[in-house]
Amino acid sequence: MPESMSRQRKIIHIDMDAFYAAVEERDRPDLVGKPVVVGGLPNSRGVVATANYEARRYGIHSAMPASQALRLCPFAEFIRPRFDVYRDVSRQIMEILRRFSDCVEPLSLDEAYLDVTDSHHFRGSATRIAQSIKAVVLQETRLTASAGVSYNKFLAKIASGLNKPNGLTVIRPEEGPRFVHDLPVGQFYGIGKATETKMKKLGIHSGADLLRWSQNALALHFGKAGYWYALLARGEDPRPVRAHRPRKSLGTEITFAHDISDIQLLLEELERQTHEIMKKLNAHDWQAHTVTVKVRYDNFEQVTRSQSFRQAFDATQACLYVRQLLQKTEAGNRSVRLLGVTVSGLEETPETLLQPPLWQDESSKIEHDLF
Ligand code: DCP
Ligand code: MG
Repeated sequence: MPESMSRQRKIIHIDMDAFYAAVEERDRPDLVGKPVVVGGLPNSRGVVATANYEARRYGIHSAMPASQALRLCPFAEFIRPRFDVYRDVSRQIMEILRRFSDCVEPLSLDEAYLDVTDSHHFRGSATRIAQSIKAVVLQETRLTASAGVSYNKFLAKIASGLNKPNGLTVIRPEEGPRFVHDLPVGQFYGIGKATETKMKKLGIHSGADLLRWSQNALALHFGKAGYWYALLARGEDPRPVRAHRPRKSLGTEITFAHDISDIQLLLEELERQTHEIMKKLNAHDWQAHTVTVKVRYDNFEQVTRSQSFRQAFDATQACLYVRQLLQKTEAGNRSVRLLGVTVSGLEETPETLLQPPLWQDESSKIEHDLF
């Protein structure tokens, strides 16, 4: 097996607490402390998307008919979802997660896996990275997340659910198999209601029961999935975290209403676009190493001129570079129909990775715990 496969991985699962409801409470202080139900309204035939933890005490949960939720808690606040807002907050959260690892796999709006095996932050301590993520998410979104830390996706996800809300749970490599022993099969990854029922009929209720069955016997009853269950029962889950690649470039362009040959006008437009891009770049805490100018002449012939730098550049430098690049084209001598600027070779601004530790008093305790 290649070294990278056999090495112990460090996986973090992040899951926001009562996500839609938490966003509503954040934006409407009058809701704080009340049971809040987000979803269809009770007089419609809608269902509950989520409920905050106050409402859950009355037995309200996701996917329940809103009318039933109303019966369980008549004085709960029922709110229609604002998906656009949740999507924006989700983007913000995923962007924060990518500051901590290139390998981030979003699962839904409020959930993601990170592989931090090769991270150098906090001397490679996944636990402290998870603490930092929670702190930064809270600081920048005013929302709490729960985190699970373990050596594979299956256990990291289970761990994040163990101390909700605002929890952080670590399942260390040596604890994994023992942990799975006591886990009800319904909570295993990939075991749905039907399989759970079938397993219970066979006397399989927990990980320990599952472990008593051989791979082949499981495969006989459950097909290929049987091999998978046998792995899980040993606390193993080889699925890699699949990063959805973040944006690698950022650009703008404009097609003029009338072709332009005035070089001054072209330079001004180029500078305007460059400022716009650099502003966006800064807003995302990104920096760029390459800048490209695109020119399309009046006959639709197109050229690009680009230059890369070892050091990231600021807006002033970028403006200088794009002027030089434009001068390497025939713009001005020939009429220009379209003009564009792109920056690429993007990476996170290093400072954003180094948030002050908010858990100073605990740091000595975790100093030697590099998992
Ligand atoms: N959601 C939904 N319908 C469902 C389940 C979820 O519309 N049946 C939406 C609303 C949730 C969001 O997805 O806020 C995230 O789902 P989660 O399962 O993570 O639930 P919450 O974040 O609301 O609560 P928890 O603290 O249990 O994670
Ligand atoms: Mg959630």
